Amino acid sequence: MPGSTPPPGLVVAPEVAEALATGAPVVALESTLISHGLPRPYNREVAVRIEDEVRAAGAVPATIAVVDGVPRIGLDAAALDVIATSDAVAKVSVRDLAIVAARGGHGATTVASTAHLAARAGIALFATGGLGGVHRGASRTWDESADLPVLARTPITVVCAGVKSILDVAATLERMETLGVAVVGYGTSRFPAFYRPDSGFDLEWRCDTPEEVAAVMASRAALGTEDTALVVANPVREEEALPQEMHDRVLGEGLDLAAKTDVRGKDVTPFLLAYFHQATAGASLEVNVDLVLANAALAARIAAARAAGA
Ligand code: PSU
Ligand code: MN
Repeated sequence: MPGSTPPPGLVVAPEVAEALATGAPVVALESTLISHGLPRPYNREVAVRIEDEVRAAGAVPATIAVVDGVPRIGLDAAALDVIATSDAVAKVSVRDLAIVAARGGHGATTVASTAHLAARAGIALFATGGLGGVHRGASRTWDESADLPVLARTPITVVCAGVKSILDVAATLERMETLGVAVVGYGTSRFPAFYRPDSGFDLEWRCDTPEEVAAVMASRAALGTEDTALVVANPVREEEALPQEMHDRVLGEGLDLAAKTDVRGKDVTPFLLAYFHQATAGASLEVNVDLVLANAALAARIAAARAAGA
């Protein structure tokens, strides 16, 4: 919001504060994908490439994380170093934020906590890889990402490549419907599945240009429905996606291994992503990076269209 001051407790990088004050386009970026989703030392380089992608598409990047107990909106090089390389960085969802802040700790923010902090700072657009959702076997384990209930109560537009195919996609779509989280396909009428462009499930709504998404955002504000997230599901390009056969095989192996090794709680998603990276000899890593870069660029183009009053 032009001219607004961020609430106390957050430190907003000067470049981001300036952009917010003047109504220039800003895109929030999460940090769990850097600390827990990508292998070191490559993760540090990718974090910078994501920010560069946002800039190239005409917006100011604001990577969000907690460093020395301070939630930061926009990271300098030293803060990015901590998030990308320190073993003391916790994966922080909304419920953990205040605890890590009070202890002066470091935290990488998930989709949930990034959305929360971005909205608090007055940022409307956020880009990530894939949302968390309902895990397979959730009727037994109760494992549903906190991303979903938080998106249900947070005024943000999130650009992502759908939800990770490691999840129960059908159940995740049902939960988004129940929670009132809006979903539009970007250039597609099928819900994407992170490593693959098509989860096999139809979407009711699609947008084909940044201007169309910006118009939906404006309409949400006019109708008072902007307090619940809008998900813009941007499929990975088929030529960049993981081949279907490789995807299905590695997913099956990874799920078996996760069940056997009794991984649980917030370790499940990082475990499965790491398994993919290792079992595909880096092919899934390349897909993951490609889709995050594409989402960052699209979020920036939507932010720019919105700032231009489209
Ligand atoms: N997208 C990626 N890599 C990731 C994530 C998203 O390309 O690591 C992270 C996000 O931070 C998301 C989290 O919030 O995975 C979901 O974790 P969980 O299932 O424990 O809620
Ligand atoms: Mn979980």
